[in-house]
Amino acid sequence: MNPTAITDILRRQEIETPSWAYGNSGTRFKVFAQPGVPRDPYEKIADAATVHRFTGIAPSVALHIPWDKVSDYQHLAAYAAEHGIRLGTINANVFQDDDYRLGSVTNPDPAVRRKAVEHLLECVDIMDATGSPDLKLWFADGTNYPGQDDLRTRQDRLADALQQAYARLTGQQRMLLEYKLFEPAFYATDVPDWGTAYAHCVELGPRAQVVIDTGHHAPGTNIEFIVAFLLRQHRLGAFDFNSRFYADDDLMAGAADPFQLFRIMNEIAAAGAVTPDGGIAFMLDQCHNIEPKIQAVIRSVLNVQEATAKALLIDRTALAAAQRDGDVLAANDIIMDAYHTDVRPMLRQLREDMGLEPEPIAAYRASGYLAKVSAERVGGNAAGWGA
Ligand code: AFD
Ligand code: MN
Repeated sequence: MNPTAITDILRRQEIETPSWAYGNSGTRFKVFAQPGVPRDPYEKIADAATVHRFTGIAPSVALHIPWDKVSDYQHLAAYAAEHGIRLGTINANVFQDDDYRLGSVTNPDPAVRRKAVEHLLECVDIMDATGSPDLKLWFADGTNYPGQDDLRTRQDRLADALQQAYARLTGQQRMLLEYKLFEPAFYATDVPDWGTAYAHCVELGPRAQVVIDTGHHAPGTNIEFIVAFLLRQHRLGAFDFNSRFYADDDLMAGAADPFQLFRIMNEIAAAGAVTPDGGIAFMLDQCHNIEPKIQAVIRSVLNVQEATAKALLIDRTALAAAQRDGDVLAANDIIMDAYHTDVRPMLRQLREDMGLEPEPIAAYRASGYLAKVSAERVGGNAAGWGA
């Protein structure tokens, strides 16, 4: 691909940041408070807009309900637009209520299942108000002990709840179903892997798609194979990018394994699905327990951009020829040559052409934004997980 085509794609790339990445977060045992943390969705939007201001490719912010509940979502959407970004994916939350102790949509009690479905339907109402295209569903549903509940019956309950929410979608709205291998203490997870999510999406219909959270797999999983398979089935709806060393650590995307992120973006680039018309939402889903949040989100956006730029450098014609000829090492060399290319000069030039500072993190640090909001955001309740 010629350099102009590459920079054109990179200029159109969009990475969605999560509202909750700007709030306080921590381990299972302690949420560490940081200065300058937003106290409401409006301040979260201001931080997300700051990431976009310095990167140029983060024009939307995902909301999480009820963490980002407001009385007037159209007012919130207008506020986001005034700050140069838009409201993105609506994330449901049926994992922080005592009623959900034995699960939400898979709970043995029909009244609890009904409560969970009502929340999903409320999230679709919010999508109607904000214009958000996607409803993202992640269920921390599972069982802790063999015999606790019937595994197949829980799948029936899940399918029934998903069908009710799916039927509520209108226009181009999509349901994005996210899987995760386990939660601490789990014996069985109700949506543990891509196969489960995929099967339920196929059962639901074409507007149900799978979310790949890069931290939600067993160690050593070949995530790019899952990407390739779902791309071929037209069922890859979104990513939740983050990185991990051991479990679902929600570290900065690309920080733990930049080569894995490159291999994932290679599959996306090969399918021509980097830009929004490819139908994939590229979201971050991460929490910054010890590091300054906004800078960490900027770093993550840049890491995804860098991996994408390298993947776009791959000489697909030469690669196809080497693959056809069974020339193993030539094919591998072509991939590795792209991975080892320093794309930062190209990205610096791209940013200048976009009217941005060439070094976003240095520019952000020099802007004094964190000191400003730390001085302003005194009092009130700093946003967090609401746990
Ligand atoms: C969780 C899950 C899911 C959820 C998000 C915020 O990955 O994406 O919406 O983080 O709670 O780890
Ligand atoms: Mn996630």
